[in-house]
Amino acid sequence: SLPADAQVIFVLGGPGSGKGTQCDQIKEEYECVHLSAGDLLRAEVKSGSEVGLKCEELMREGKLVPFSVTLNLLKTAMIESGGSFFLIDGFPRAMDQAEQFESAIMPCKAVLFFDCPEDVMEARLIKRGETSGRSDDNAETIRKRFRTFVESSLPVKDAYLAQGKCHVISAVPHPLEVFEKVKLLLDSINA
Ligand code: UP5
Ligand code: MG
Repeated sequence: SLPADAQVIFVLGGPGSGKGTQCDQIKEEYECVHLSAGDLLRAEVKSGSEVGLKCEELMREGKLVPFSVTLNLLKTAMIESGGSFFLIDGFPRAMDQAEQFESAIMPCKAVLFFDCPEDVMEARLIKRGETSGRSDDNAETIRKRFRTFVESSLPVKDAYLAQGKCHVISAVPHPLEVFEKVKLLLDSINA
C-alpha cells in the first residue's frame, strides 16, 4: 500500500505539449516519482501481453484505453516505486477517470496544465515522429489524438479549474523557461 503522506500531482496538457519534458526536469530537482500513463501503456504493449495487444490498436487510433488498464498500471507502479510524491503524467484523460482515481487512490493535491496551441503541438509531434518510433506520431493519428483531447480530456482541466486545483502554464516558450514557471508553482503549493 501507499505511505500515509503520499501526494499526487496530475500533469496534463495536449499531445506534444511537453508533459514528459517538464516531468524530466522536475524529477532532477524534486524528490518525486514520475509515472507517465502513456509510457506504462507502451511498455505493456511491448511486453506482448493480452492487455497490451488490446491497447496497441486503440493507441494507434488516438483513442483512450479502458480506465481499468491505466488504473492498474498506475497503482502498481506507485506502490512498487516506494515513493510518496507522484507526478502522474498524461492521466486522467476523462472526468470519470479523475473521479474514480481519486476515490480509489487519493485526491490529487494539484493539477499542472500545459497550455499549447494545436499548431505548435502538431509541429513538435511531426518532428518527433521522424525518430520516435511511436506508432501514434503520424499526421493522421495526431489529428485523432487532438480530437480525443478536446472531447474527453479538456473537461478535466475545466473541472479542476473550478475546484481551484488547476494551474495553467504556457508550454510555448523554451523548455527551460517553462520549467522556471513550473518551479515557482511547485514551490508555491509547497510540493
Ligand atoms: N518539446 C517539449 N517541450 C518543448 C518546448 N517547450 N519547446 C519546444 N519543443 C518542446 O514533448 C513532445 C515533443 O516536443 C518532444 O520532441 C519534445 O522535445 C518537444 P513531450 O515532452 O514528449 O510532450 P508530451 O506532452 O509528453 O507528449 P506525448 O506525445 O507524450 O503526449 P500524449 O498525451 O499524446 O501521449 P501519452 O503518451 O500521454 O499517451 C499516448 C496514448 O496512450 C494516448 O493517445 C491514448 O491512446 C493512450 N492513453 C490512454 O488511453 N490513457 C491514459 O491515461 C494515457 C494514455
Ligand atoms: Mg509524454
